[in-house]
Amino acid sequence: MFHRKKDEKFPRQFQYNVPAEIAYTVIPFVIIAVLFGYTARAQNEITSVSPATATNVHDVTVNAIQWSWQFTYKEAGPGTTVTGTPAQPPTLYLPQGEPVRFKITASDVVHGFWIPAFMIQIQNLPGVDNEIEFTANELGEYPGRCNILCGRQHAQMLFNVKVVTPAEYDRYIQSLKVGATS
Ligand SMILES: [Cu+2]
Repeated sequence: MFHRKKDEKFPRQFQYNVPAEIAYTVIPFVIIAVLFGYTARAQNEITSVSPATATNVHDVTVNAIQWSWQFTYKEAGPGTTVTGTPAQPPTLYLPQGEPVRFKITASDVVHGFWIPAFMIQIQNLPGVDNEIEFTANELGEYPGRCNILCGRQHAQMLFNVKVVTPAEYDRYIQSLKVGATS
């Protein structure tokens, strides 16, 4: 096959086609704006927490340490922090159907608070107070994990989540108060 030059005329030129350029600038912009809008809306919903004055919400602090978890239930008062170990993972109690606002902290390095069954995950950052709020709606026990590689025993940084009835939750809070260490 040979390609021979047939004449000196340029082929049809598409440069500076203003309507086409406007279209392929505006259409992707509109697509991205719409996707951004949906993302922002979903994200706001996921990250919103009740105002500090809200009284219908439970407060729990989840502090990560190498290599376990500390759960502090505000309602139980001082000296009631539950501290796990790699050999004895702690249990996080949640009241069914009632919102819980979590303060997420770390004592040493970055960890990740992760409850796969709830699709909840948020990083525990040293020196930063992260916040998340959610309501557990189904009774049961669920595994929790650290999902940021945080050192030698990262794989043992486990915890249990126990969703109980509000009455059982109150009993658990009372039992923490009774066992308060200070
Ligand atoms: Cu960790």
